[in-house]
Amino acid sequence: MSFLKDFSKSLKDAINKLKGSTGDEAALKEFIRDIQRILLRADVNVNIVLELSNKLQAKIKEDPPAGFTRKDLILKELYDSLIDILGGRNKHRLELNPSSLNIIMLVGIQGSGKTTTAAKLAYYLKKRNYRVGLISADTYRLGAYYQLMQLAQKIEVPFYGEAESKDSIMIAMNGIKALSGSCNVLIIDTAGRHRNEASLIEEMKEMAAKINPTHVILVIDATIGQAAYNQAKAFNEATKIGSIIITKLDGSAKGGGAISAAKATGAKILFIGIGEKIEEFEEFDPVSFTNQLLGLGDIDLLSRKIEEARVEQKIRAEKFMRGEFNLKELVDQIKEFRKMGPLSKLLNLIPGFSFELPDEAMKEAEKNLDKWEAIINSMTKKEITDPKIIDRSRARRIARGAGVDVKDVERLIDSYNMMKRNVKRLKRFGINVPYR
Ligand SMILES: Nc1nc2c(ncn2[C@@H]2O[C@H](COP(=O)(O)OP(=O)(O)OP(=O)(O)O)[C@@H](O)[C@H]2O)c(=O)[nH]1
Ligand SMILES: [Mg+2]
Repeated sequence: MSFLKDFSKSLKDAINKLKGSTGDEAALKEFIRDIQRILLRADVNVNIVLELSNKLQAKIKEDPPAGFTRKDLILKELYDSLIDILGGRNKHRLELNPSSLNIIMLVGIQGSGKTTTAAKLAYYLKKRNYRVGLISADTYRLGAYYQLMQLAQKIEVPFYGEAESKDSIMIAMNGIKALSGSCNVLIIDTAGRHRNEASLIEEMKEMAAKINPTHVILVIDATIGQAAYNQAKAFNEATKIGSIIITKLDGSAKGGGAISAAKATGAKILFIGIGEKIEEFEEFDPVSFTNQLLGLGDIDLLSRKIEEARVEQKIRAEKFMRGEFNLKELVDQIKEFRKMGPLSKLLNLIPGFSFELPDEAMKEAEKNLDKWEAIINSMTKKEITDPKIIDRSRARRIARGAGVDVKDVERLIDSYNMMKRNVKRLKRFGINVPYR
């Protein structure tokens, strides 16, 4: 059963039933009962549910303003109240300082999702231009070291761990020493052997005192539902930080309970895990979460996703304009430029410069894209990054592999060299990336 899907579907069903009804008192009361049932099933605390029902109930007696119905009033109340229950209108953010070292320590009871979340958070921050490193300080669970190491390799971030050591605090300190030169965010995965909060908090305090993290984040498994209240509360009382990530919201019928309970303690819910995959991880925003639940179309989330993609595109374009590209990246970049219109047009947008970029090369490149892809597919990785090593006999073999003429291979390499030279020359003219 999936909380997000089921919870959302039942809410939408109830809303549609209300919309299709006459909107008389009986229908409104039935709607309120439906909502109560749905929230209780999602393990939302009974007092919270009663409070919400009372607010909805009050709308039955209220006169709607001109042009609106009581159905509208009740729906709006449901929307506002749900946002409240799930965390209010303020979204909490993970505050990082890009110009100093941020040390994030993840804690949580056994199986709550710390290791997975460490990798998800690393990937999320990497996409936002942070230089992230992962440190495995879990010395209790067999395989914890390899689990995080493999995840780190997959998302291509530096990793530190000591497979043989049993001293988690020492590992964490060594890891910080080893990675702090090259990273500005270090995420420390800790052991979760404790089933109870008391001993977890003890160890967390001990480690925090020694390594002095800038952030301690509690990872809570949504399947514990309302019990999240006690966990979040104990944690909040023990530290001043009180940030939370709630995992497994996809797979738990009790997600509503976990979120509302954690919120009730005053803790900040920063992110939610919504699946096992690395990218199934989102900033938690009560408003957009409620929009998703009620199916109101989540423009906010969409625009953030677009923003994310833009950052990635900008980083690639910047590298390209510094002349840092291999053959494959050249072809990818040409495709991207093609989607946006000719590069020369973009350059013309820069005041004071009307510059015909390697136009010839660009036209040539556009014409040959398919051929070039085939050629690149028959090259080795090394040849793609450093085409200088391709001699005539290799060129012939590559051409045969790609089903093209050897001249095509040579032309590709010539174009590549020319693009690289020209882009670097542009740079010397003080022209920077055309997107800002
Ligand atoms: N469906 C789903 N599964 C998740 C999510 N986050 C973690 N998991 C799964 O939960 C299980 C436990 O995750 P781990 O990251 O190993 O948990 P942990 O807290 O590091 O566990 P210990 O190190 O044993 O304390 C794994 O099978 C994960 O794939 C999530 O958001 N959704
Ligand atoms: Mg773990």
